[in-house]
Amino acid sequence: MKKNWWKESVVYQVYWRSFYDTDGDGYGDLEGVIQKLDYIQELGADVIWLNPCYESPDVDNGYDISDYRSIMSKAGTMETFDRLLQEVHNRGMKLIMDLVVNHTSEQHPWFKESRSSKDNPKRDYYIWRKVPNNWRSYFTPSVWEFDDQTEEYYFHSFAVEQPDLNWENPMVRQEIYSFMRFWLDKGIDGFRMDVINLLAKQAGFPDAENPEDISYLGNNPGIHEYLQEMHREVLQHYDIFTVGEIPFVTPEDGLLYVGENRRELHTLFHFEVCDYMSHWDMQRYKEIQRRWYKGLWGKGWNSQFLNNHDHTRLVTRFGNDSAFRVESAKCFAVLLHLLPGMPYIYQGEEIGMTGVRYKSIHEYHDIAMKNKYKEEVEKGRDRREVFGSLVHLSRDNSRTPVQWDESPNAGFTKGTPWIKVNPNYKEINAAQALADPDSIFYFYKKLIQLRKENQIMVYGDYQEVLKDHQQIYSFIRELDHERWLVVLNISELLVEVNVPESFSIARKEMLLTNYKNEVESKGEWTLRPYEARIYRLL
Ligand code: TEU
Repeated sequence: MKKNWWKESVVYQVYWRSFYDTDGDGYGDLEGVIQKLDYIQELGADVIWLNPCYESPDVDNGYDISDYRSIMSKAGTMETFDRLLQEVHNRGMKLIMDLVVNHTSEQHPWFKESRSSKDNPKRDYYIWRKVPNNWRSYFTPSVWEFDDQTEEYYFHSFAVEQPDLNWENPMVRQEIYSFMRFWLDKGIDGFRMDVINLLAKQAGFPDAENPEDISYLGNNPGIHEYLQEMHREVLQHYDIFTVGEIPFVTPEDGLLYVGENRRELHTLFHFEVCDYMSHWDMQRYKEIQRRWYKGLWGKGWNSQFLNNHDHTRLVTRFGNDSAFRVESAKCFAVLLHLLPGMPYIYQGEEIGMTGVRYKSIHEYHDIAMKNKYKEEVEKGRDRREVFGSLVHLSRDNSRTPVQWDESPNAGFTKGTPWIKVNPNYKEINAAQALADPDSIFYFYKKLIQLRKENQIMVYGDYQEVLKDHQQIYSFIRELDHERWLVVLNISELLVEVNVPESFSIARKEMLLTNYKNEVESKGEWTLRPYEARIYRLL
């Protein structure tokens, strides 16, 4: 297995607008990230993934970019960004930026020109048609929006305010490569590539048999040619790391994006769990991990995450955010950091932050949720029922401000936060975690340290144990004859399980656990709710 710095890294995702506000405007900012770098370094993360901070009207929280070469004033200035990058590098860490090039903001000068007339030189920077087809977008009932100025429809995979770029146009591709070089020449260490598999569209835009299954938006012919051109023109010239956000893929498709011989991307986020598993389903999760290990291992690199700025807090969605919040947070941390692939920590995950349950749609900000609410209510559905169906998976669940301490607004801002702070901040905050040696924070820190000291966590082969068990997830990692055994009780139950013969007699060294004094009678493990154990087999 080829060894690389990025394969051995742990990524910490900073959604800066909810991270730390230093100017009191109620939004986090890049200065705030600078002031908290020591906290991230204390955790031990190697790479910071910074969500978009380019100039934007902020319809989709920065994923609608109006100027790729400037910093949104809410976030700070280019001088602030340069200082942030320098401070990250001074600490021996790396910084990757979000590459959002499937679409721009409707306020981007390119789109303003494109929509101004049919013969404008930039008309073909975007996708225009006289007649729409029946596709729906992620955020609206149709991907087509009629534009009065030229009486044609333009294509948008997301919000109306996010027109898709026409990647068939070589001038568009060169514009993007040029702005990528602008940031790479500043010294950033790579990109997280937003829905990068959507760049190519189905030729002719044929009607879909089932418009609700929007997978027609991704993985279309031409996508690999675009990414291989991007690799030739830009990526291969820098020692960087690239991770693609790639919905709708199987392991076989995924390998086409991240295969080490493909010269496209280094790794990917697939969404078989986060887009389709609303609650914990052990057998389904094991099967997904099995298929992706078989599909990628030895050929391409996987990524492991269970929450981000689009997906609600993992302890709420998959664990237990009440009686077993600490135990389940630590249990899932072991899962994500001991499975094959690169682990991502989403800000606040390291202190076990939970999802929220606001009372009214007016307390939510996410355009995806508000559009869906409007669409469903306009169909005549009961408002309360629609609202109730959306809160569990609302993206705002993971966008509430990081809870730094128990002071007003959890120490996030001296102003009015752009989104309400989770009311549980007095019990759950970083100050409390840093003062408690048994906190989730220090458990993550130990896991990251364990990875730095033991390459088996990165390059070790994976083999399941107790495959069919409903509550226990157990597996072996093996490298150069060293073997680790991971045993997780992903349930609220007390579980007794016969220890497989080969492990009950084997001498074992406990490397890390989230409970004190393990219980093992001869040949039987008794695992408490969300108990996690990592053994080195001797
Ligand atoms: O997300 C794509 C997207 O729509 C995800 O929310 C999706 O549900 C899944 O997680 C991927 O299939 C990216 C950004 O992460 C998101 O914040 C933006 O709103 C969106 O693209 C548009 O740029």
